[in-house]
Amino acid sequence: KHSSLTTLITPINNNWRSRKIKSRVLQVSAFSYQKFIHFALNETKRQTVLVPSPLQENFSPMTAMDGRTELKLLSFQSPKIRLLRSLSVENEAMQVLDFAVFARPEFDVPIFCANFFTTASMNIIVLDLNPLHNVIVQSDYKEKYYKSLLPLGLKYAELFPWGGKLTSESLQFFSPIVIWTKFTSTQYRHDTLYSAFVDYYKAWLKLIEHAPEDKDASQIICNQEAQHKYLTWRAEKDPGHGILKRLIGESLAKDVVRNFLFNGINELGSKGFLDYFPEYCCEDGNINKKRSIIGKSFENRPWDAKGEFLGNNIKIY
Ligand code: BLA
Repeated sequence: KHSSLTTLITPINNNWRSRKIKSRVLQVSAFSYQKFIHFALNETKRQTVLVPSPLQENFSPMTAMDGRTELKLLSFQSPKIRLLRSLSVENEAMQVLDFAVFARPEFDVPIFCANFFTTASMNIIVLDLNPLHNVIVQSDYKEKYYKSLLPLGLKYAELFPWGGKLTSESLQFFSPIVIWTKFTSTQYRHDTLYSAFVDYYKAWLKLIEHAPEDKDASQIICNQEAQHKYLTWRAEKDPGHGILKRLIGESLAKDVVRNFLFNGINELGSKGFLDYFPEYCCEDGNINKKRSIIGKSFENRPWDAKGEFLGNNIKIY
């Protein structure tokens, strides 16, 4: 069903009628993120044993309330990976990939993060190895993981221009090699995005392959809390929640967000959103519904070629 573009283009059957049908399929639903997911799973399996996580059974493929949007949820674990999970949402008009990998707390490696939102008119793209610890404040952490990756980041920063202003608070979760971009679909751009995904994923796999296990209990707790803060941010403020709610209803969307996408939020820590982000506290004690308190900023890429943060006039940490 999810034939790749190449299989659709290859004239398997020269019968005119069949070609006509195939070309119509190509028009409406040629683009799919399934090949990204297949690549990542196969590449991970070359390095480690991926075990399907029990979560996967709770959230098997779903069809949205509209009857034509397919949601696919996959999740795995391995000796070093706490959670590798993927959500894809596809119909004729929209293709979404939310793919993330979280290491076990004994490893301080970054979080692999690919968030791609595609419609006929627009692509909204975030691809990054999100730092577990704040790289703006902790330069040793930045040196440790990103120094050697800067050439990779620079290559794709040239191919994918910065996407413009965004939620300022998000910057504390991004690395100097983040790809934040928007573009209208072309085959070239989708192919380039695929190579970026492949390169970033291979880079992430190398990091985890060589990461030494932290033995120090306080360091492990620190990693765990950092991951919990990240999960808490995204479970509350991720821009995709509205669409998920529309597709599968509020309560199932909440379940998917808290127990699947950002699984660990109930296990890795007991702090709540306002403990980590007190600036979001309203007078009545509730969480401010706005995504951003500071507002949107960073019209241009706030990292220079050496990976130095240039946005110091805005305090986000
Ligand atoms: C937009 N998604 C965005 C934006 C960012 C991200 C930065 C721009 C808007 C903004 O500044 O907030 C992504 N933000 C992130 C990520 C982190 C973060 C990855 O803080 C990590 C720390 N996106 C999805 C899914 C959907 C989706 C699953 O991942 C839909 C099901 C949609 N993202 C989506 C849409 C927009 C968007 C529709 C544009 C609309 C909007 O800004 O609200």
